[in-house]
Amino acid sequence: MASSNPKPTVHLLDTVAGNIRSLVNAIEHLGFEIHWVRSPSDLLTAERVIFPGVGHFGHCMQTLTAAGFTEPLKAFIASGKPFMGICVGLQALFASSAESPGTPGLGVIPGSLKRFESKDKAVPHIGWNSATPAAGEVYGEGLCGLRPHSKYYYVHSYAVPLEAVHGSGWDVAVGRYGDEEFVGAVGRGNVFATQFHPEKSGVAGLRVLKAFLEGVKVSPLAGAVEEVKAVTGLTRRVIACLDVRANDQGDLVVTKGDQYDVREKAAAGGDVRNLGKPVELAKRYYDEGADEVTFLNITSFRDCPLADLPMLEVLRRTSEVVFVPLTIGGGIRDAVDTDGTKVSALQVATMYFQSGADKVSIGSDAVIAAEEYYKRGKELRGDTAIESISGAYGCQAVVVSVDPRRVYVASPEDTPRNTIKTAKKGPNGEEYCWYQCTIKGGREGRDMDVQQLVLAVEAMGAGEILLNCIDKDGTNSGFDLELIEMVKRTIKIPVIASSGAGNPSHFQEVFEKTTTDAALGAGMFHRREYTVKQVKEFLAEKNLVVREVEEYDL
Ligand code: 1PR
Repeated sequence: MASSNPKPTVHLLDTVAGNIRSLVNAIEHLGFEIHWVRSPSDLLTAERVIFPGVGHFGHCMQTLTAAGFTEPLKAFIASGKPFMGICVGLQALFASSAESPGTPGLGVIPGSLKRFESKDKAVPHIGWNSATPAAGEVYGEGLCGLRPHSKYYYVHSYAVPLEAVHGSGWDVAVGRYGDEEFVGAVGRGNVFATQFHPEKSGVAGLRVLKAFLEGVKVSPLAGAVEEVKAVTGLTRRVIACLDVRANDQGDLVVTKGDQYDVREKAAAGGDVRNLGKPVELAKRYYDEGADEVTFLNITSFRDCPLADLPMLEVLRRTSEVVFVPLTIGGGIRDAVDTDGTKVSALQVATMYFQSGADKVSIGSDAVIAAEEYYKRGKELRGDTAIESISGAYGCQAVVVSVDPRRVYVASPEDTPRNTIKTAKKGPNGEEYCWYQCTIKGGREGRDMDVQQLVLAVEAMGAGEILLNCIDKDGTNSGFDLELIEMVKRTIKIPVIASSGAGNPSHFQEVFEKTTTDAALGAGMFHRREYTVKQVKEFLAEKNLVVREVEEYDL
């Protein structure tokens, strides 16, 4: 029987949004039905429109113009019907951006975007930040569903400085990165836009989306000056990582190695260690407050057609219930399908994005590409996996996963590689070491050190480094602080510290003793020794700012 209460609808303009799956899931989760804006004429029948954009401002505007959307969009906005822009969808509303000088935006809001200063902080700005009223003010009525103590997920290199819109008649909510204050959300009348991704911002973000869809404006009381004692700025990101592979029975399981060896000792049967089911565990970590979830596919699916990769299904199901960023790694490279068809790394990544991933993580292929980069005298090839994926989806969508191993030397002169003096001496009392890059899950060492690798992949357009350490993996002995600080000194893009977390104080240590942007744990969560929530509560007690999990009240 047909329902007498059809679902309310929203039109989605996906012309310039690559990985739209998360937003679709979030909107459907809120009970709305999606209609697509495929051509400008679709805007004529739309009741409310969401415009999510990713990537490059210039590319976004050029795509809109080429498809004939510019004037119809302006007309829709002028009609007074509800319109929401997300991320580059917010940026497109402004007059221009330093990212693409000479390319005009829609010009609905005055002001221009500028790049974040990278002198003393990582760019892109990735992570959970605030959207509070400007100092001494309350939320204006143009804003939807925001709360001063909530944190929202941002990922961008360009932003509208607060002073560009302050006093312009638009209501603004503010984020702070270092000493820069920027527009986190902006609204007036029927127009509302967020620089952050509400669909990736847990309950806080779903609340904002719901408020827009239902036409509910933010309560100014929620931002009353006396209420806003919220600590602003970027929080410390805690990430849960799930290594996934097929066990000997062919089931996909979450596993965890000791220094990358994932099999039980022979006495225990020598099976692949099985620590749970991927979707269930990811949901558990989301509920506990993980700021991101990373899946690393460590199985080789040699005989499996690419379109049937089991990880695609894992992602699809996870992204229906987990509303924080999802990263997928393993096998992101040019490949040949079982029927002999060549499939590019970009096509592989696209399948993952369409299944709900927000970022892909590239391991072995990044090392090979970096080797070639140096062989060519640091010349970019233009079509490596990193370049093609970051060109299409933005650098924030490309993580490079590094699997280094320590190599000790008595003196820096003993190797042409970049060494550090280490407090943890080698087996023969060596005081120096370098970090050797490996491929194929640590099975093959290469003649390249980690500094060389991270510099090369940053130049190719990677947006973030997932910094593992084989010596530390699964040891519960804490992160390799020397490695992390060395990489942080080398590059500007954000770094996720990984390998060795065994208890909450290891997270405190890595955040206090290094400038890492995020920290990741695996085994300690899978074995239920500690929950993500316990780690975050511990960090909060130590005055390290974290995102608190909010009650589901929608
Ligand atoms: O080379 O692009 O196909 O990607 C393969 C990916 O799979 C790489 O990211 C590589 O790190 C990962 N990988 C391959 N083999 C293994 C293995 O364990 N045998 N996993 C493996 C690496 C991931 C770590 C781990 C931390 C934290 N493990 O991130 O989660 O060390 O663990 P801990 O907190 O328990 O110490 P490609």
